[in-house]
Amino acid sequence: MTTTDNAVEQSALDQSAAATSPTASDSGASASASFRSTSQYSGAGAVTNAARVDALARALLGAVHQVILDHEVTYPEFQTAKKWLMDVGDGGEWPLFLDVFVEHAVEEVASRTQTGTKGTILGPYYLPEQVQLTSPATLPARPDEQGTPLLFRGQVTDTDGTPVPHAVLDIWQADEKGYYSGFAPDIPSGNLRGVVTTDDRGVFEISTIQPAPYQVPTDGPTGALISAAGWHPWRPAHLHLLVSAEGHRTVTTQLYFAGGEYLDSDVAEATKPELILDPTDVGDGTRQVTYDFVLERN
Ligand code: MBD
Ligand code: FE
Repeated sequence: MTTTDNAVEQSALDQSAAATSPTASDSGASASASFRSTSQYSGAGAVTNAARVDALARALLGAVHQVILDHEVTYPEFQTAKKWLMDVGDGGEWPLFLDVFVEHAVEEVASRTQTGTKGTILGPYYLPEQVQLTSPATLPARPDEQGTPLLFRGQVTDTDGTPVPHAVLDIWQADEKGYYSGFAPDIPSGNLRGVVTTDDRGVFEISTIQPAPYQVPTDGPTGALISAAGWHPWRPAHLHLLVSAEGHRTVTTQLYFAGGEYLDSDVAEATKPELILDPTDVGDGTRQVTYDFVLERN
């Protein structure tokens, strides 16, 4: 057997051993493929103004040069960084890395002109065109889906408090192990994802389960950086939402859980105090919470 055969064999072994535990290459590469096929910004590119490209590229490179000079970066460090950057691309982890470490700053800029419900980052695990449901709705789940049942209800209004009829909540979340369907093996596609239309008063009621915190895959280059720097790889448990309605500005947000781990140390720096749910136990093991969304009119 050649060395190449051994390598192929070993990789097959790695994959079967990891059958129920997602690997960085699973989630990273899936996030890359998803971004290429669904992002409205991929392809031709939205930035065509040479003056703007010049300003941004110049500032970014200038910042990099300044770090090198300030920290007296050595050749071994430069070559290590070069290899790491290549690994991030080869592993398909650029969407993961950029959404974890950079998107929050872009969102901060976007939120400067936003009133109504606070937004936060989209992240790498949104998938469009999920099952369409009408409130009261239950998100698709496996027959044996683990996790505390969660009843999530509320109303969508505009900034004047006027109900927004037939508003749409596109919701996606991790399961009780912190894994997302579409990005981890052995989870049916569409699991814990759904597009829920509210009633004619903007009222919604969604049955799901409480998600677990999310861990950035530790076996890829993003995880390698986190570990080499001595950081932790966790995001607090969260629900993702795109809340939209005809004639209104879409809110991209996430909701977190009071008392949950990593609320104050989100690796993606995407929590906001206004986005924390505090569900109450309703007795039968189900937890229930109300959260109202406010949309700006266009
Ligand atoms: C996530 O689940 C997430 O929400 C973000 C922002 C980054 C990585 C994984
Ligand atoms: Fe997430």
